[in-house]
Amino acid sequence: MSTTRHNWTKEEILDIYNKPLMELLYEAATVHRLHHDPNTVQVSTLVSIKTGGCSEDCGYCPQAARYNTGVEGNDLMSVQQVKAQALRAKSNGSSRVCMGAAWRNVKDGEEFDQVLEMVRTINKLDMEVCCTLGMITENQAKRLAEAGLYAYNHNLDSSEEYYKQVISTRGFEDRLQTIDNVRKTNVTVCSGGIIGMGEKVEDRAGMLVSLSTLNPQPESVPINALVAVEGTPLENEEPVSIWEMIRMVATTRIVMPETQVRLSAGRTQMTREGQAMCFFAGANSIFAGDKLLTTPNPDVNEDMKMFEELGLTPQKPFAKKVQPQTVEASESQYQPLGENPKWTRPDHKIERNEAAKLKAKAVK
Ligand code: SAM
Ligand code: DTB
Ligand code: SF4
Repeated sequence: MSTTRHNWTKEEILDIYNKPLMELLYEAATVHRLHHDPNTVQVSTLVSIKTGGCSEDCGYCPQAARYNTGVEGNDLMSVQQVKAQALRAKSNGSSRVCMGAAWRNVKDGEEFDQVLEMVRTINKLDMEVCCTLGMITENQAKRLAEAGLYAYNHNLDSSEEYYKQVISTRGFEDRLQTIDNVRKTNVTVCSGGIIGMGEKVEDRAGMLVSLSTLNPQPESVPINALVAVEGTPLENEEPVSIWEMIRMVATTRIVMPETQVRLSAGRTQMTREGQAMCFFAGANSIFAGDKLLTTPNPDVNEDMKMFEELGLTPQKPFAKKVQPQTVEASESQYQPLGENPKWTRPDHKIERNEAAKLKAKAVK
């Protein structure tokens, strides 16, 4: 029987986060070994299938159209382009491809049909397929599942309270609703967040309460360190220290023992020694590839050298869950519903978001 708890409180999580570091590391490493092979790391490669030009105001994001970040908006990639990138990722040791689109939410139509074809194509390469496309309805989640999607990434990003100070164009409850829609299928849930956005340690603990009290807990949790991109409202945030990253990883590992904890954005600022401590603290997944979505990531060969030095091996695809079957478009049992879901748009004013938007307007 699983001993995983779904009733963690903020106080308990804060107590864990603030333990003397050696205690925290020991506890996290112990939990890690009970549930995972500590010498195996799952490797994912990101492919930005639709870059930039996004309608949302996420304060951290270089792809929001309203900020002047130098990111050029692109149309949706072709299935063949994505297949070529997936094959390259596979030959570099990745078990998973994560396709990201700079969308607020998915709309039924030609573009979504093309994404479904990308999912079918990559699943047939015997790789785990993940998508991160913004908010989705239950019907859209079912269509992705039918195409062979393995995971859907949808981050809570911060605590419910701090979320309001970062994003005004959608609410925290929309994120939870999408996760719930994914849970109505066999697709696994990938949901985590970002540290270093000016939040308090209480907000980090709050985010972990929201994630760990989901039942089931997300199968993977990406922990991103903010990549502070010029032109975004958060451009001047101080980088998080490696100790904060280690504490966050270790705490995530303890409260979500069965989850794959992914060392995500921000690895270019970390030393090998720092990353090694994160793996010791329970991180067992990374994003590999020279680029994340729009920002740099460590060189693939350097990552492989690090794996060799640490005695780590990349996890095989479908090590945790069987490969989903792909149903061809012609045999699909789901129809596009052309829904117009009522995702919220609180539109409250966030001063730094307004300032970044005005600055961009002045330049354009
Ligand atoms: N548009 C979709 C959405 O927002 O759900 C999917 C793509 S979005 C870029 C995926 C995630 O990337 C965000 O939820 C956020 O956690 C992460 N992210 C974006 N910009 C980042 C940055 N500058 N630093 C760290 N993480 C970032
Ligand atoms: C996640 O948690 N981090 C990834 C992935 N999920 C989609 C994205 C990181 C993006 C970092 C900024 C950029 O490259 O644009
Ligand atoms: Fe758009 Fe996603 Fe970036 Fe927000 S995080 S601006 S929704 S691409």
